Amino acid sequence: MHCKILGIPVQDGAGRMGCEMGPSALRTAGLVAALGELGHQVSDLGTVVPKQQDVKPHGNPALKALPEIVAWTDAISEAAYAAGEDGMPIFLGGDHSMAAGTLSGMARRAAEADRPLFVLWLDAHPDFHTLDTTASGNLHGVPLAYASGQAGFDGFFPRLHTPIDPTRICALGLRSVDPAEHTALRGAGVTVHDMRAIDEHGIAPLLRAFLERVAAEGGRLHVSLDVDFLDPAIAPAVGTTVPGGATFREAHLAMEMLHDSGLVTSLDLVELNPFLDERGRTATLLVDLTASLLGRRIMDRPTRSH
Ligand code: HAR
Ligand code: MN
Ligand code: MN
Ligand code: MN
Repeated sequence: MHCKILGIPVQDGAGRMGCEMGPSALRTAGLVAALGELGHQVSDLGTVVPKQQDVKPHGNPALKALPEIVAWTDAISEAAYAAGEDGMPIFLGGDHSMAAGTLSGMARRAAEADRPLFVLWLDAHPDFHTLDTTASGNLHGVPLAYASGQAGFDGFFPRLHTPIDPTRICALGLRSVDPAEHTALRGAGVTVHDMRAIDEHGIAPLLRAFLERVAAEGGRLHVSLDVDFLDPAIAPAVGTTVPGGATFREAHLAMEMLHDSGLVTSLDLVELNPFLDERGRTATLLVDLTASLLGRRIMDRPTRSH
């Protein structure tokens, strides 16, 4: 596999500063070496730079940094599209607003190859607000709604080349969903497995069913991993911790199954705030999870399974 690393140091979409240090922390934690040790070719493509835009004022007075995030989204989308030509782009965030660009770029790339793009959204939050429904105004709360073509972004965010079909999105690990997001997720037909579903069924059968769908439809799969998917006890370096997240083994198992599926074509690592970390442990965990997604395993397995 040719892994293409792209740094996206956006932090204006989050409510607090620090995510701009995320790409540096992931590089410092040894991401390039970890993937190289697995036999992959690794290219570090450097850092995305936002492209300033004229953005008209929006009617929601709560919105923060709309022109900045629009500028990031446009630049990220083009960088993702370019990187997605071959190999596997790994996008180092940066707050989750960057997924507005990575998803739109990868969806455009998949459409050109005549393949449907599926999304696995690993997060405590669905980030399914529109510009009209967000109460916090933090734009890391909107990228999944934008990229799946929900109303209300026209004339503000870049026009989507290919909106992602919301029924091809699976959100796993949710435990903080605002009422407007709940209504919108149900209306759009997003598959949601909240933490209770993981508690009741285990993460493996839920993920397996989704991967079987992706495979059956000949899809590509983009994985968006928000640090707060993980339990704060193992991943403290995030501004929006929510108790009751995925355990160390649940997260690794998900990555191992994703690897074995052979379906993943791109990855976001988002919301890492190194200012809140404890001696780099969260950055290190993210590197280890990425290694599991790219083939690191405990023991050989006799057969492919997902
Ligand atoms: N839904 C809340 C809001 O819109 C919290 C969003 C927090 N988002 C993230 N990314 N940390 O998942 O403000
Ligand atoms: Mn453009
Ligand atoms: Mn998120
Ligand atoms: Mn989150």
